[in-house]
Amino acid sequence: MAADQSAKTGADIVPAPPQANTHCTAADYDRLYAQSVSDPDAFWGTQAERIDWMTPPTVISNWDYDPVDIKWFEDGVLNICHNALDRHVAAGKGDVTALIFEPDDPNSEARKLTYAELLSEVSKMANCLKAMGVKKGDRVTIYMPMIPEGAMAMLACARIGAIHSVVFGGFSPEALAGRIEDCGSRFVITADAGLRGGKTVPLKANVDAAIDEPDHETPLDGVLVVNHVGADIAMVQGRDHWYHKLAATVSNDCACEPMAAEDPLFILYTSGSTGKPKGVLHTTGGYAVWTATTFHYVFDYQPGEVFWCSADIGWVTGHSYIVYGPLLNGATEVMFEGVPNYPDFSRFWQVIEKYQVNIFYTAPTAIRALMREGDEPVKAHDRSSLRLLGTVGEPINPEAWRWYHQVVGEGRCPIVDTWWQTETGGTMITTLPAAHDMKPGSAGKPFFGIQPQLVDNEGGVLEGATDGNLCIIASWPGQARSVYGDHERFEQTYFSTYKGKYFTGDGCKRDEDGYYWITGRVDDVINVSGHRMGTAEVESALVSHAKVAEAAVVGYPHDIKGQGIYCYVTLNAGEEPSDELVAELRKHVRTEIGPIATPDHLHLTPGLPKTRSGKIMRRILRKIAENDYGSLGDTSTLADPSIVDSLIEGRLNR
Ligand code: 6R9
Repeated sequence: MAADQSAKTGADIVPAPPQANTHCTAADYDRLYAQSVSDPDAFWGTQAERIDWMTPPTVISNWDYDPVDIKWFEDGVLNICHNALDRHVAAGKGDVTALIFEPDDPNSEARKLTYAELLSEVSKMANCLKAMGVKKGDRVTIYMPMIPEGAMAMLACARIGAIHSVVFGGFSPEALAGRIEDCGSRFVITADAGLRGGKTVPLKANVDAAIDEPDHETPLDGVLVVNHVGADIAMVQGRDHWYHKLAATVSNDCACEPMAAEDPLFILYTSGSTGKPKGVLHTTGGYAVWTATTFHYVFDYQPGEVFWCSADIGWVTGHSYIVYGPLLNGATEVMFEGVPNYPDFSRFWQVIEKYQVNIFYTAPTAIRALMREGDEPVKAHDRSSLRLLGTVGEPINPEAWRWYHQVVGEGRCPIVDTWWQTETGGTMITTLPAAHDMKPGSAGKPFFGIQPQLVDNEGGVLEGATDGNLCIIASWPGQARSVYGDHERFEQTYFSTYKGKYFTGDGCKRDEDGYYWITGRVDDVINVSGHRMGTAEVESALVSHAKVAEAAVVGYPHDIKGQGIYCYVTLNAGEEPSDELVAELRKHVRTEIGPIATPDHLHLTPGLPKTRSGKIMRRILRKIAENDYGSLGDTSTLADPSIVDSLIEGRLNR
C-alpha cells in the first residue's frame, strides 16, 4: 500500500518517542482530559493559577451559546503584560533571554533581549503611547515588520489597557485603511520600512497612503515610527513621532493597568465566507490562561530550551505562540524577520543550528517548499538540538509530514500538528508529544476542555468513526468573545449554522481511535499558504476594477501553497480579453488586498454557470479549477448549460 494511502486509513502509526522530561504522559492526558470535560470549572480554576492575578477569579466559567455570551474568570483582575514580563523579573529571572532576534539578512547584527531588558523597553514604549494620548480601551493599530519592537508594541498596549489590532505588514494600504476604519483606531505603531527576503516593504509610506484613501474618515491622532532601516520617509508634524526620539524623553517605569478578565485585549481581522474581514475580539483573562496552558503542554517546554515559531505577529499564531504563550511561560525564543528561502533554502536550518533551537513550529506550506529543494540544504546544518517539531495553518499531507519527521527531525522528534483558528485563540486539537502516538496527516486528539462534535449538513450528530462538519459544543477560556462592534455577526457566523454549537467552518474525519483529521474548509474560505482568505474578498477586489463585470473565485489544490486562487472573470460589454488585461487584473488584486491574494489563475470567460435564479454554481467552478470534469454533477438546472463546455475548454487551454 502506498504510504499516503495507509495514512488515510489511520493504519499508519508513528509511536511517541520517549521524552526525558514531560509535563504530560498518556495517563496524565487521560486523567486531565476526563476532568477537564466533567468538571471544567475545577480544571480551569487550577490552570488559572499559572497567572498572577491582582484579584484571583472566584467565578470560573459563565457562558451560553444561545444567545451567545461568553465569560471566563469574570471577577478576576490581571494584566497580561505583567504576567509576560514583570513577574519573571520579580522572580529573579530578569537575566534569562526572552527574545533572540535574527534579522532578514544573516550578515546584519542579531539582538538578544533579556526579560529585564524587554520589560524596560516595553515600559518605555507604553509611556510613549501615553505621551501620545493613548488611553485604556483605545484601539491601536500595529503595522510592523517582524522585529522585537513589534512584540513590544503589543505588550505596551496590553500594559496600559489599549486594545491592539495587528495588521500583517504584507497587507496593502487599502486593506490597512479598512482595518483602521473598522475599529475606529486613531493611533498606529509602524516602522519606516520592513525587510523580507532582501526586499524593502514601505510600511510608513503605506500608512500615509492608507490615511489618504478617499473613503477614510477617521483621522489619526498619532503615529509612532520605529526607525528600522533608515528609510527616507515623510513625517507629519504633530502627528508622527520617531520612537527613538520620544523614548529618550520618557521613563522606563510604567505601572500595569488593572484589567478585568473580560476587558478586551486585542482585535485581529480574519476572513470569513462573506463580507469584509471580521475583527475577531479576544479578552484578557481567558486568553492568558489558554495561551499559557496550551504552550506549556503542547510544546512541553522545559526551562532553558529555545523555542522558535516562524509565524508572523500579523497572524494569530504570532500572537499566541510568539508573543503571549512563550513569554507567559518565561521561555527563550527566536524571533525571525526573514523568509525560508533567503538568501538560500537552508536559512531555517542555519538559524536552528546557530541558536540551538529545541522546539520549531512552522507551516506545512514552508515545509513543502523546502522539501522540494531536497535534503542537502537541511543536512548542511546540525539539527541535533531539535527535540520537538510542530505545524500549523493547514492540513499537512503525509508525505510532507514524513519528510519533516525523517529528514528535518532525524526521526527523533515528535511532531505536533496543531489545529486551531484565529477564533479559538490557541491550540484545540493536537497530539501531545509524550502522551500520544502520531498519525501523519492527523491533528490528533482534543486538547483539555475541548469537546469536538461532527455533524451532518442538517445538524444531526455523527458518532464513532465518521466524516462531518466540525463543531465544538462547550466553551473554552481562549474562545473569541465577539466580532468587534458587531456581536450579531459573531452569532450569525459561528453559532447559527448549528444552533447552540460553535461551528468551525472545517470539515473533519474522526477515526476509530478518536483521532481527528481536518479535511479543510467547507465554506467559501480558502487557505493559501496557511493564510485565510474569503473568496468574496478577492471577488470584490476584482469587480472594483472598471473593466470587470463579474467574478467568481474558488480554491484549487496547489502543490506548495496547499490551495491556489482561481478566478473566473467576466468583462464589461465592449472590453476585449487580453494577456495585458489579465496581468492588470492580477496587479489590481495585489493593490487592493496584498501580494498574498495574487490570483494563480485568472480565467476570462464570457459567462459564469448560474442557476435560473441567478446563483453562481461554485461547485462546478471548483471542479473545473481542479481539472475534474468527470463529476460535475447535475448541470441541468443551469440557465445556460453550454457555458460549462466553454469553461472546460478555457481551462484546458491554460
Ligand atoms: C492558527 C490558524 C484557521 C484555519 C482552520 C483550518 C486551517 C489551521 C490546521 C488547519 C488542518 C491544521 N488549519 N491549522 N487545518 N490542520 N493543523 O491557522 O488560524 O489563520 O484563523 O486559520 O486554518 O482550516 O479553520 P487561522
